[in-house]
Amino acid sequence: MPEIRFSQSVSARREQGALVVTIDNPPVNALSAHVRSGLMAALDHATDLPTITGLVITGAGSTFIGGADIKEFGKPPMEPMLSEVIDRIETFEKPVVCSVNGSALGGGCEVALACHGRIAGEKAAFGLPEVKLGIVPGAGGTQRLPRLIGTIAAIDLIGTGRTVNVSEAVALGLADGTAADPVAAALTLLRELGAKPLRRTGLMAVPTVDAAAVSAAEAKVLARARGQSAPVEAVRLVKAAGQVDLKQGLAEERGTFLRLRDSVESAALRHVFFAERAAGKVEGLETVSPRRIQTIAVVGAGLMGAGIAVSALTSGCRVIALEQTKEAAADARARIAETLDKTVRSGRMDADGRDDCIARLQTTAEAADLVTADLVIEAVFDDLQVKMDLFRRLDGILAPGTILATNTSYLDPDVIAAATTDPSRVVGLHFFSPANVMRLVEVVDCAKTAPDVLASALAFVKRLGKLPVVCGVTEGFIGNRIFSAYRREAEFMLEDGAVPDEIDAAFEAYGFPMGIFAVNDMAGLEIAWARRKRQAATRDPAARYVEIADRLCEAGRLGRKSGRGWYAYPNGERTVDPEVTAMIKAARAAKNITPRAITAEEIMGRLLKAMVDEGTALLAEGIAARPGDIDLVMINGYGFPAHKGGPMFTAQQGKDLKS
Ligand code: T1G
Repeated sequence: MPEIRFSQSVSARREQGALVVTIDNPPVNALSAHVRSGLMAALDHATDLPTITGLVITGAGSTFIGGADIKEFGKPPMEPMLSEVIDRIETFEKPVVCSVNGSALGGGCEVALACHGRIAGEKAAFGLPEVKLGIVPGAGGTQRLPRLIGTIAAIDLIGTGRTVNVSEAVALGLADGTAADPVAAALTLLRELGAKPLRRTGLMAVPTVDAAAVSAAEAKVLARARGQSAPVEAVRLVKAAGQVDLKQGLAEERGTFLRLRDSVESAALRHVFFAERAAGKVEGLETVSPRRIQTIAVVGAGLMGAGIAVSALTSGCRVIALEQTKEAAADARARIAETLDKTVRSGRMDADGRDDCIARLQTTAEAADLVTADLVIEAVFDDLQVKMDLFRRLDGILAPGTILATNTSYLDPDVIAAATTDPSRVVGLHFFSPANVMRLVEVVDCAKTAPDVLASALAFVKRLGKLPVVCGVTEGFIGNRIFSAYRREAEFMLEDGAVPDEIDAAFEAYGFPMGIFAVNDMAGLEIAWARRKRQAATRDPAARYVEIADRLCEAGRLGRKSGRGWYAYPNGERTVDPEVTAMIKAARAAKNITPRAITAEEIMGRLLKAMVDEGTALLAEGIAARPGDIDLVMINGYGFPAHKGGPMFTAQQGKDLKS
């Protein structure tokens, strides 16, 4: 059958009397203007030709439709609007079935919802991720999804923006069936539908539901919203679907969508979306092929090493974990197995998946066993001599092509690399703890790292499903350098008149899950204390130095592990401790500082300024490549609220407002 072309991205062929329409708009078949006009033209064609029995809509490549074209946001709207296309599909006189070959997201899911039948291919996924972009679905998703799968499930899906796989989609009634050849199955369904009145989603009644269950589903979503508007609005709209007619519901949805689309929250989340796609792209590396990494070794399988091992195992790698003794190796195996078991208990993996991971795990006390590794990551005690000795030893054992990565947080990886005969194979991989959960990895491009080693490290981190951010060598890399800067500012404010609880409350009101002093208590105060003692001799005596943390440590207040730190924890609950307040007062008195009240606004303003100043310095020094990279580090490593876009985005917004 000859191909019929409706626009640059939409074409069709006749099959079994139907028109099989394919959207081909790489990379993700976003609903650009020519896709919308192409779909309209295909529908016109099917109306004009009485012999056409109906339409099957599918996508070329691995995506069905990735949603509205986010790059069109902020540009003048172009006809036809997506909601018109969708309305036309739903009310079409002939059956329209979609063959969902890959992800149907946002507007793509809304197209699917309006079809009269939905067949999912094996790689299909459905989701309305709009809240992750600070908006609500804008083409009927909030009104049609509850009609199809009920209010509770719709609140969950739209309120969290999560994606469901094929089996869940079928169980929910979102997909009518699944097939290895979804186009063939869609053509079969089309024939069956032709004999009956068409099921038009928008005309269905929302199934009645218990009000208490709705409130519970709503509460769950709102608990995660942390000050974001989009999830709140999304839930309101889903609930409205059960109370008003389709037309009114759609109008309400449209108004909300337009309002949120123009909000700072949405601009911030779009910035994060594009920053994530840009991260890990390094100029000049596009043409460099990464080395093959199938077997990785982790040296030191403590909390960090075990987390890295679990992450690599669940991504399909073979893992060798090296410990110093047989007993320690056995403990490491137990620790890794326990973490995998936890994943099974949480429902994120099944027992077969765990067994498969364990089968790919080798634990050993023999360094010689690492010869088969393509990449070795050290996660031993953060001591320069220990790491240099280890790298020297590994350098003598490993094959020349093996990549050596250090997970150091504060040491100089160039010095560690210098312990090897070939520093070009050394790279930094700074994971965040717990490494099997945290997405961020700072990939440290050391002075002598070879381009293909850097490319391999980036590919490996992406394979783990994590977010790589490239940075140059500096003490603490991007994240901990910024952390030190705002920690310093927070401690200045203690001397100036604030107490830890006020500073933490300002952080939390801004959207951080936890304030900095609570974070310090959780992480433990001793590592920073040891660093301060190391640096004492070289510290500029004229620079302002706050001694309160030292006094805390000297008093044995090392954080939660020791039962108390910046706070007391009676019954595990974080509580202001008058003893700490007295220590702060004494420190102020010792420096003759008269304390003054500091507002939450000033606190957050000073903290943000500290972050931005340090971020600006990192960019000027060439340690970070893009402001967006700094924002991603702060969001994914330190709890900066994503819907605020990160410190650099916030600063840019402030500048834009002034100009
Ligand atoms: N619009 C424009 N560009 C997009 C895009 C989109 N919707 N989605 C992805 N891209 C670009 C991305 O920037 C990157 O570009 C390339 O495609 C590959 O992306 C009316 C209002 C589909 C699961 O939120 O989740 O519909 O870096 O690396 O890992 O209600 O992309 O190559 O230049 O992520 O294979 C809702 C977002 C929109 C989906 C594919 N849709 N996308 O993952 O590739 S709002 C979304 C994704 C909406 C309606 C509303 C993923 C993906 P570059 P990638 P991937």
